[in-house]
Amino acid sequence: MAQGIGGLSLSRNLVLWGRASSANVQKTLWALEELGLPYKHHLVGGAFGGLDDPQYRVLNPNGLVPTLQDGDLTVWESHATLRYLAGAYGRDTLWRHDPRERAIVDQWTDWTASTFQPGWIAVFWLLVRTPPEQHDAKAIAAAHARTVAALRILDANFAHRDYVAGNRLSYADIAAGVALYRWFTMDIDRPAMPGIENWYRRLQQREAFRKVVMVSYAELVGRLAF
Ligand SMILES: N[C@@H](CCC(=O)N[C@@H](CS)C(=O)NCC(=O)O)C(=O)O
Repeated sequence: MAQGIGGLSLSRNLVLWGRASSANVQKTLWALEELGLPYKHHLVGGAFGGLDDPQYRVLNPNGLVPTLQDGDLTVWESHATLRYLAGAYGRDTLWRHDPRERAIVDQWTDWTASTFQPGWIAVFWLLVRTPPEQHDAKAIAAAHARTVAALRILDANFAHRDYVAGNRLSYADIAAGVALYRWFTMDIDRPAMPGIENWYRRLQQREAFRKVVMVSYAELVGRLAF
């Protein structure tokens, strides 16, 4: 048993469900690796299937990945898994005790869900997952413009800090940072954004980022099925 927030006992029996090529699963994987936690990993979703199995729907009624279990706790929604892992096992690293600091971590984490990720995921789907003969140039341009606008907001933030919510890594970096490898490897225009580029360089120095985020997405190219 590990000691969590307020001395709570934590079971440390971590199980992650979800294919490693999913950006949302990569968030949970990165946090697990960053924190050096042992975990079981069940590859489900995508070509692995399994999301419609009644047993899986009990764990996650959305039929999506990731799902994280820790003993008798089951959590879905990638950002909820990040907050759980940070609060339970990353109190001195990914978590922030000061509510004022944590507000900024949550601000960027929620901004990623509401603003940044819908844009960059749209670019990825329209450009990479959609077969070239079905490309919609207008839709790609609109999604690209929306993503660049969001990235400019994040870029300006790095004028004052090295990481998304301060001068060390938090779960906000994980939520937003899974986009970077795909952003920097897609065949798109990338307006110069020194803050984002420096942040990407910093993240590449982390073993966990290289291991779970900087991975091939070849299995997703031209594939709209899942
Ligand atoms: N808001 C959810 C979104 C989860 C989601 O859309 N997951 C995708 C993968 S990124 C999924 O399960 N797709 C079906 C599949 O992989 O088969 C989260 O952040 O966890």
